[in-house]
Amino acid sequence: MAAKPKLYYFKGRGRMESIRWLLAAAGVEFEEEFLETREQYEKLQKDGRLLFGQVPLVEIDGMLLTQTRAILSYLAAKYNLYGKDLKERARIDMYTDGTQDLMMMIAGTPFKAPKEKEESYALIVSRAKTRYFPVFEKILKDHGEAFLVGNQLSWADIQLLEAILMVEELNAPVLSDFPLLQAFKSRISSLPNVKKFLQPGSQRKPPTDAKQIEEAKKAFKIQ
Ligand code: GSN
Repeated sequence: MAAKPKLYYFKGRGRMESIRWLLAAAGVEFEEEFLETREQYEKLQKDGRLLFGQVPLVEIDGMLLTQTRAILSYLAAKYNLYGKDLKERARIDMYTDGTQDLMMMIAGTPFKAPKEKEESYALIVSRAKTRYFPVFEKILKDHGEAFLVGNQLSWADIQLLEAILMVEELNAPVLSDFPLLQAFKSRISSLPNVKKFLQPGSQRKPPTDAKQIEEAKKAFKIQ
């Protein structure tokens, strides 16, 4: 049996969380090595394991994959979550780039100064309500299907659920004006692999806390 994929990252969500989500939704077990010190990160670099000197790093199928998007699209293709043709892939790419933009705004905010943090969270909730969620509500309304693309589960659905849950942590009633997204959220959350990932004790990471910020700053020499 092939070895489990191994993920190298700090012990927080950051750019790795969508990779954890995709593997979990595909029902793939994975191992994690958490970078808690600068030395661990420098060792990966010194051993030539980081293509551009950056993590996320995922060891899978005899490869050392870096660049979040490359990793996610490899996993989506490998686990049949990337549509049935090029046009479906293009839509999945657009939708996942959109939700990734939204989630990156959230991931970057804990690193900001307190006053900027508040403004940033308000902007994120507003962007979710006015730019991103209306698009997905309309997509579901227009085709009347259970999933975003091709009437079957894809990376786009998994990443949209991840984004919805992240924005709900900032503003619990954020979906109140989006009935189809509310139904979508329950539907995708009830899929057995997703349900398992949402339960306590899974490899899903909690919102970034002060300790993780310190570790990430030390490991990556962020001022
Ligand atoms: O998407 C990607 O994987 C890359 N385009 C960016 C990866 C990246 O910025 N990684 C950071 C840590 S995760 N935080 O966002 C990183 O490795 N920074 C150290 C450095 O020297 O750039």
